[in-house]
Amino acid sequence: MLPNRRHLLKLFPVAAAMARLRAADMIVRSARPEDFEMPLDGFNTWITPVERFFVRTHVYRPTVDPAHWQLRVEGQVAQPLTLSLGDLREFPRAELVSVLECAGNGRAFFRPSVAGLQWENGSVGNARWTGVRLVDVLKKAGYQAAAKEVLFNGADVPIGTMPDFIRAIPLAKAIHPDTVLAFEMNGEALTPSHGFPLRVVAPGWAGDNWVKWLTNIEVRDKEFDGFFMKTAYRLPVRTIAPGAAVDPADMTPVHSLGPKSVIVSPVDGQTVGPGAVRIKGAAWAGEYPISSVEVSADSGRNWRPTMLGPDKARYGWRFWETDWSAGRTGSYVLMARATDEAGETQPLVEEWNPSGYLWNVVAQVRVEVGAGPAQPRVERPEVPPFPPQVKSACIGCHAEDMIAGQKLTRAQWEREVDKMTRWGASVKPEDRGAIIEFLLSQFGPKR
Ligand SMILES: Nc1nc2c(c(=O)[nH]1)N[C@H]1C(S)=C(S)[C@@H](COP(=O)(O)O)O[C@H]1N2
Ligand SMILES: [Mo]
Repeated sequence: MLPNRRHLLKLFPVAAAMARLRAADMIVRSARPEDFEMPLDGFNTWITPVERFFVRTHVYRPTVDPAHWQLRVEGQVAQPLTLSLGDLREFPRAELVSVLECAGNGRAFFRPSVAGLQWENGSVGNARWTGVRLVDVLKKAGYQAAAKEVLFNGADVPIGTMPDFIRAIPLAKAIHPDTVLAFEMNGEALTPSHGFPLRVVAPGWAGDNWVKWLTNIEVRDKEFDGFFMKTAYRLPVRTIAPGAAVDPADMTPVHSLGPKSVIVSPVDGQTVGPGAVRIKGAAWAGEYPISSVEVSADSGRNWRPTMLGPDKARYGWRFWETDWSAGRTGSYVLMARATDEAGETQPLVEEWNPSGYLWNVVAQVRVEVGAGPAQPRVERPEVPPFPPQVKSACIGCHAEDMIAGQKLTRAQWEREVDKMTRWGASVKPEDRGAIIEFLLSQFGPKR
């Protein structure tokens, strides 16, 4: 007898649980470690269901046993704490709706192209987070006057000699009443991919601050200088030439998100009828709510207001929509521009930065007005066979799809290969040249 589905689920309970936890239409940017992107129509739902919520993990997802899990709070405190999940639940509950967006969301749109996961629009989601205020935990430990920043470490362990993912936020953000240690997402315990049993919620700030699988909090009187603070997650302090390398000393940490919009309908490349067309999407910002979203169909000469949707929360995303008639057939570029309550608005042109962070250029889609079927364009990277040296160097830690998503110059590939070699990738000195040639020929800038 063939094993039926029930039998298989009994044999592979973990696989079954995972299958339930990720919607079939998620875009897999990397299968291993897990990097999954929400498809564009995810912006049609105000609260993103967990199975459609993007996943970003630098390393492999750790398995945490809740019975033995503990949170250590130490450093510049009067009384170091060791808290169980039960202890945490004794604190007053805090709950808020907030967007969580990866600093690298939209990286795929930068020109010249930059290294890293080639996220388009969907490494972002909007969820309801429940837990306790970080400030309440810090007060219980008695944080000292010397405290400058709060450092978070999670249960995930680095691959090879890569540095551990450890992040700090300044004290002012840590003691803000909206900064939360969350054990629930959308009313249920966090899933393993999203940080079970506890994660940081830093509303309005980029996702790298939202440390998952949290186990250690350190209150510090001076800046932490680990890789993920001093080298990664930084932006140039001044405008630089697109494509230029920047000294980390001339960079400043990525903190708040900026105002941003996506056009969900029509989709890029769609043919729309000559009559009225509903243009709609979602918009969000950092620490300030969205105040308006406008659209333009004439290259930004004229902007018209849109209607904002009824669902709102200070840090949540907001729906917007409007009707538009082209007047005559032809090709049009529709643009959307969000402004937040601090008066900041989306730029028309990108400010290039070496890691491709905080893409928030005015959203654009090209539509054909006239008769004919809708033909949205879909592009997926093709994965060529990898030669043995490249396999043994890269595939130990990354799935091929992640590498196939890159479009890098020689200098960028050299930097990536050398960084990975420092982090323990097995690259024999005599193979370095061939590996770079292969990567450049297959995944070069002009594809
Ligand atoms: N411990 C740990 N926390 C982490 C990460 C990680 O790799 N390890 N990735 C961060 C990044 S870069 C992002 S964008 C968010 C993604 O959260 P999600 O997977 O729940 O969407 O988690 C953050 N927290
Ligand atoms: Mo991220």
